[in-house]
Parts: sequence; structure tokens; C-alpha cells
Amino acid sequence: LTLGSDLRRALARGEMRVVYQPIVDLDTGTAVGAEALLRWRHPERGDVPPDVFVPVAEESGAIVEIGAWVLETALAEVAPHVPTDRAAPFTLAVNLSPRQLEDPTLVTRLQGALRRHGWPAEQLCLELTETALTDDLDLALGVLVRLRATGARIAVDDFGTGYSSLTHLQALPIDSIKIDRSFVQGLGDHRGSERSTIARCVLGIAGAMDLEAVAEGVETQAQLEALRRLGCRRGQGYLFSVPVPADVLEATVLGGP
Ligand code: G
Ligand code: G
Ligand code: MN
Ligand code: NA
Repeated sequence: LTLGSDLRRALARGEMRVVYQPIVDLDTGTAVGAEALLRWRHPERGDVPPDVFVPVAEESGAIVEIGAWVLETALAEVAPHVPTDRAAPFTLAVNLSPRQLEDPTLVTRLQGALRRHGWPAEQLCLELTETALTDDLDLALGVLVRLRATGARIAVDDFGTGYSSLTHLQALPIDSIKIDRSFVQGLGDHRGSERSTIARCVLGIAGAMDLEAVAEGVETQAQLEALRRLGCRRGQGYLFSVPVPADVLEATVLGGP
């Protein structure tokens, strides 16, 4: 019940942290990036899942400040540890709430953060859910054009779970789509043919629209192989790594090729 007011104090009290889930090249297994994921350890409740507290923070508007903190923290924790001579450029992905699109300082804050941390805009990907992008298409279009002008990439998160029309999606300046894990789950097993159909369709749409596709929630070797067969080249999930703290990401992933 008091989640909302606790949330407002959570940042100041150091209860928030960011973990990182590697995004890998499905052909080589090399990490090509990582998604920053917010975590909240409540002093009495313990870990509160983002599915629970992000909607509360969106309702109160606290997500604007929290989202800015996630971006700042992710850049501060990751940027200094990515070798400049790394063969595969490393892209940091950060989730944006639709409420952040309403923040008139979003674009200048983003540019400030990139400059302060010396991080190339081209190696930042902003993830927005399909619903966030199509709820207020005019607002989304205006902000996305300005975000994209900074050089940052845009990904549509949870693709296939919303109700957006392809016409709407085509109107937006986006670079990649993330295939929701519910569509990846059934891949590679015999009961999963319907879901595999959706995954195939989503990959077809990505190809036709010239977008990169990233499969979420890859848990098994069979799913990996099915995705490869379907031509998907990027993925994340427990098969590769759970979300990990920055020091673990640095030790296991950033030093690599
Ligand atoms: O991190 P999972 O581990 O539980 O994330 C659950 C949901 O919370 C996902 O849909 C994810 O997009 C969302 N989420 C995680 N971190 C952030 C964040 O920093 N900002 C926003 N807006 N959503 C986030
Ligand atoms: O932003 P988004 O909805 O994509 O966040 C990814 C969510 O999926 C996070 O909650 C993350 O912890 C979770 N997740 C990441 N990999 C896996 C996986 O392989 N299986 C499952 N079930 N969940 C995963
Ligand atoms: Mn995401
Ligand atoms: Na997602």
C-alpha cells in the first residue's frame, strides 16, 4: 500500500541497483551488448519485481527520475569498462517508460549523459514497448525523431504482445524489435508449433521492414537452434546469462571480442 511513497525514497536510500543481461550474436555466441534492468530491494519486503513497482512509479511519475538514474548508472558502470579496441561494438540497451517520453528534458538529459560518459550514441539502444509507442502515436513520433537524431537506436520491446498495426510501426523511426519471450518459449519443442508460427512471422516482419530482431527469454539449446534456423541473429536469456551486476558483466563479457 505504501509502495508509492517508499518508491520516492528508494533512490536516495540506495535501494535501487541495475543489473545487466548480455545480448549475444546467436551465430558466434559473442556478446554484442547488454540490457540494463532495474532492481529494487525494499528494506522490509525484500526484492520487489519491476513488473510490480514500475507501474506504480509510472502512475506517480517517479519513473521519470528513476529512469534518468538508470541511464546515468548504466553508463557510469559500463562505459569505463568497455575496451575501445573491442572487435564487436558493444551496445547498451536501456528501457524507457512512456512517461519518460512526456518529459521535455529527456533528449537534452540523454545527450548530457552520453557526453559526460564519453559513450557513442550509436551504441545506446532505447527500448520502448509497442504499447508505449502506439498509445499516443503523435507524441511518440515527435520524441522518437529527436531521440534518433542524437544517434541513439530505438527498439520495440515485447513485440507482438500489443495491438499496434504495422502501419503505425512503419511510421516510427525504429531500428530493432525484441521478440517477446512468450513467443520464444514454444520454439524447438513439438507442442510449440503455434508459437513458432508467431516467432516466424515476427522475424518475417523484421526482415521485410529491414529491422534487427532480438529474441528474448532464450532458455534452451533447442530454442537457440530453432531461432538460428529462422534466421534470428541476436538473443538474450538464461541460456546465455541471467542479468548480472556490472562487475560480473565486466569480468565475463566486456573483456571478450
Ligand atoms: O527485469 P525483469 O527482470 O523482471 O523486468 C520486468 C519488466 O520490467 C520488463 O518488462 C522490463 O522492461 C521492465 N523494466 C526493467 N528495468 C526497467 C527500467 O529501468 N525502466 C523501465 N521503464 N522498465 C524496466
Ligand atoms: O524489458 P523486458 O521485458 O524485456 O525484460 C526482460 C525480462 O525477462 C526481465 O524480467 C528478465 O529478468 C527476464 N528474463 C531474462 N531472460 C529470461 C529467460 O531466459 N527466461 C525468463 N523466463 N525470463 C527471462
Ligand atoms: Mn526490455
Ligand atoms: Na521484453
